[in-house]
Amino acid sequence: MQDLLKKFQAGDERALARAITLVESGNPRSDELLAALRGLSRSAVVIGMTGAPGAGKSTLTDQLIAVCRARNERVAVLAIDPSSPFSGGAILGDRIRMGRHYQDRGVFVRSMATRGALGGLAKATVGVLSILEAFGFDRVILETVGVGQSEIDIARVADHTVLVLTPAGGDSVQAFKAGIMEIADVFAVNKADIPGADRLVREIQAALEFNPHDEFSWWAKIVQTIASTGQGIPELLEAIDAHRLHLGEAGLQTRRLERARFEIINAINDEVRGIMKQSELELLMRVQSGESTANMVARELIAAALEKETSYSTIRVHNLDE
Ligand SMILES: Nc1nc2c(ncn2[C@@H]2O[C@H](COP(=O)(O)OP(=O)(O)OP(=O)(O)O)[C@@H](O)[C@H]2O)c(=O)[nH]1
Ligand SMILES: [Mg+2]
Repeated sequence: MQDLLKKFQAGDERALARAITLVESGNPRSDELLAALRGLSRSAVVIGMTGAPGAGKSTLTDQLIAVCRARNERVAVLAIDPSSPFSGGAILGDRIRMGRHYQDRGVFVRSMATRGALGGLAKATVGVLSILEAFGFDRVILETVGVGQSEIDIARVADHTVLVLTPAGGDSVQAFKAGIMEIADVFAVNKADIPGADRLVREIQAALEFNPHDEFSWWAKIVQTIASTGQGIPELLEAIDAHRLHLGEAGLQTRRLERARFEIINAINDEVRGIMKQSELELLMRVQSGESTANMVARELIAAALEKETSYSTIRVHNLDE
């Protein structure tokens, strides 16, 4: 572990890849690693990029990378695929779409399948994100297809959320899922080469009027882009940077606390589910038949988790002292 840390801090990309694999695998030592990395710089700008399948998120990301690289910023991309573990289609496509940056050492692209994480982010996503931050990237782009819970989740994890919409297929704001308008700090109306982009912009503007706001509120910026040609990309980055200015240190801190909340709740959820699996049917039957209430079972599960956790943290603290 010490060897890995040393290489990681020296900027060794293989150490970065190993650290990510360790966290992805859920290895208990990954906690140790994450704790050790906690002290390293955390100045990355985390951009969440979400939207319907095929909206152009990967193409936009590829163009954003190019603009950031021209500014000499180092960029990491974490592409999260919440679809079935067998598809791999989006991931393969991303290799092709972001392939031109393959040789560039200032760019790191990694894909993660979420393998049934309830349509939300993969368990390890935030862990991997902290690793990328600790490695010293200036920007981290989290790309996720907007299905299920993943868009809402991405907004909890990112500093800036870009919602990618398109006029293709006659998308109309009325058809959007509840809560989706609120998550966007910036709207990218992509495929602006297709008729209907202006109408979509007007619809978004009208819908935004309904969001609760006061004089301090951020008015989500709407940027028209053509990802396939790169048109509007500098403006998109400008909008993201304007949002950062608006947030300021205090606003950014609030976002990061929100991320920590998301992490904690996810960790509890995973821990308790793991224990629940061991006697799931019995527990379900007890609640269903009225023998126990859900609250009683919940407390039992938490008590069991605590028992397991105590012995585990003793080991962990011991390891760190070595
Ligand atoms: N006409 C037009 N096509 C675009 C534009 N941006 C992207 N596309 C095309 O749209 C298709 C989907 O683009 P992607 O970047 O893969 O979209 P995505 O949102 O990453 O897709 P998933 O990851 O599968 O959800 C590709 O064929 C792109 O070439 C655009 O501005 N205009
Ligand atoms: Mg994609």
